[in-house]
Amino acid sequence: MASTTAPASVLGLGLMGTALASALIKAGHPTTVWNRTRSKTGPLVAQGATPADTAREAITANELVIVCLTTNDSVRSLLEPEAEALAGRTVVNLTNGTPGQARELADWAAAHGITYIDGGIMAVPQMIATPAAYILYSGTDEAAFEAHRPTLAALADTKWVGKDPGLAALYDLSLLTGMYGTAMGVAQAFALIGSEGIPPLEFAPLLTEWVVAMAHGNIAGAAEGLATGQHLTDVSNLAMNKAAFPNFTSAYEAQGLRTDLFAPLQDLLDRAVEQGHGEDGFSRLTLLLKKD
Ligand code: FVH
Repeated sequence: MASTTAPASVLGLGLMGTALASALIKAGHPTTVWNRTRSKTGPLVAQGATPADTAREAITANELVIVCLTTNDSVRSLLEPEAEALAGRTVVNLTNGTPGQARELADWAAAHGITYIDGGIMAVPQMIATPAAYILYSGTDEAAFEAHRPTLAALADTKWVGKDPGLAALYDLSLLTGMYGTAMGVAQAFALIGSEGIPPLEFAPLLTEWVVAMAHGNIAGAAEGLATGQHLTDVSNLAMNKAAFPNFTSAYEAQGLRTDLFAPLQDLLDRAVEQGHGEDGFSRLTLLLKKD
């Protein structure tokens, strides 16, 4: 098991990579940092990090190599030429990506004797090293994850989700899907209320209270319906929502707003009712999102 102040290297010092490296330094882990644009190492060096001139220098400095770049394409282009240097080390990739990309990177790593752990950060940079943050991890070598868990715990709470390397990305994208759905609803709600000049700060408390209250019931109801296969509801059925939904899209039109974000929901509701699911609740919609 890694000591509580085991060293680590961080490749990629954007907003998130900088927050991660800073958290390691503050927790007492000797930290080597590298970034394509070298000037970004400055603030971390001031905190005590060791700068590396090249990615290879950072990789060979430590057994644990944490990577946080923009995309997994950039991760591949950075790591592939360094396969030899990475052999025998552990890569923890905290770059946002798809389950398929994580599995491909894991296969590539395994073929080169590299331990690969994929991660999904459930936090913005300012939340790193606070109790509100957690990071999802998955990979074939759970023992390697457990060995590095004390170091990774300096970044955020650690949640291991399984030995399939794609699982962390799957959980990450699923959770972010919920967030983006809410963001779309919030954007449209402010556009609609704002179309009559209602101040956003006046509307915000109402919107927060409503969205939070509805989220609890919607998530619990959808999970229950999907788990039991019982989609019938006496709360808010799809036929009623289908009938009400034109009010939303025509109000958006009348108030000079675009309907692009929400028009697809009308299609989904129409399809549900056409297929005989009018008495069901929203849990039914999940099933209609599967391609035939
Ligand atoms: N910031 C956030 O709120 C979210 C929270 C959840 C997780 N995401 C994901 O984290 C990854 C990094 O995000 P970031 O916020 O640090 O992004 P940037 O500040 O834009 O920094 C990007 C770094 O990636 C380096 N980079 C890009 N391409 C390459 C490449 N081909 N080779 C080497 N490095 C590359 C870039 O270097 P430079 O432009 O400074 O030279 C930055 O260090 C991301 O997956 C989020 O989705 C963040």
